[in-house]
Amino acid sequence: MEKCSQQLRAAMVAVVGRTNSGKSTLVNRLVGEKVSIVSGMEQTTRNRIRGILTETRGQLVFLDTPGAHKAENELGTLMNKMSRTAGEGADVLVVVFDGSAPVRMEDEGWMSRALFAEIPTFFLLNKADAPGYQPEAFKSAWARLQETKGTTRNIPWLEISAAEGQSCEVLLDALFDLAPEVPEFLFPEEIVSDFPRKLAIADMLREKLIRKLYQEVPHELGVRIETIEEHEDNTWTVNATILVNRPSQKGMVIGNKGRTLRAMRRAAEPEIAEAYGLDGCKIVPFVRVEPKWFKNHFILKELGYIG
Ligand SMILES: Nc1nc2c(ncn2[C@@H]2O[C@H](COP(=O)(O)OP(=O)(O)OP(=O)(O)O)[C@@H](O)[C@H]2O)c(=O)[nH]1
Ligand SMILES: [Mg+2]
Repeated sequence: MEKCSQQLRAAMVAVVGRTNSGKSTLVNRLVGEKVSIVSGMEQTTRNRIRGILTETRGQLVFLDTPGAHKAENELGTLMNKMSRTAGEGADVLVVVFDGSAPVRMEDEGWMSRALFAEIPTFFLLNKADAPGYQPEAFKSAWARLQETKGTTRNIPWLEISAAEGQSCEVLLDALFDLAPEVPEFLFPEEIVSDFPRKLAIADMLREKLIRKLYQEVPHELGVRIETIEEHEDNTWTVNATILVNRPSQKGMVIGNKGRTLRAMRRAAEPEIAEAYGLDGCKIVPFVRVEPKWFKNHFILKELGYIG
């Protein structure tokens, strides 16, 4: 990218909020590429994922985080910790609310944290395109909280649609305006994410399975990429282990005559090929029952949820 004579600016932007509010959709929209998986299921994102936007005016590094939720196991606790501490080291905090749903306890939790955040903060009321959009309920909750705490912190609200792009340019301009001047880019100009390849591919497979399975299984589903075989004809073979908690879930993941796994492969293989500039990709999945894997620190580490 050609740099212009104006001074470069760069900022680390932590994107936080409750689960399902649209944080990953927003980061993908702002970066202009899919760096983080998205689904209608709560607790989709399990890692911190950096999405990097490079423009002539500078670089914004967005930190997508797991959404705050009521943790039910070690994995959930780790995810909440990733969410809570995301602002540390960031230049700007962006709190995303789902404006099409009622105000939840986790939303109020983020408002409380924002009261004392020491960095510039934005409140985004997302899903402006959705029916039942009710930004006033959030603004009232914020006003009530300020009254109770006796504070008067002025945080700008932006009504946006991450899905359709409404007001996303306005947000980018505001973020660049706040970004400190830097002598050079923080990350190489050509990368959109520094999330490790194996973890990114594991997430792509998990996203396809979540979308097929919806209900109970997805939360107890883990994907580990064992090996990536890079062939001379610019194709890859990806060996993946899909972890489930109970024997009954194994059949659900495989599906009738292997249908669910086949659908996962059909959706993920072209996406991986496109993301990595390949002429083809073959996924070889193996489903394994690993009781309570989400409490096992060794596995949590392998899946990138610790460390
Ligand atoms: N209508 C509408 N839907 C949206 C918008 N942004 C996100 N969604 C939907 O909301 C759901 C959750 O989106 P995600 O981006 O996965 O939410 P998240 O905050 O990253 O969720 P977690 O990773 O679970 O914390 C998905 O079904 C998205 O398609 C929006 O602007 N409008
Ligand atoms: Mg997410």
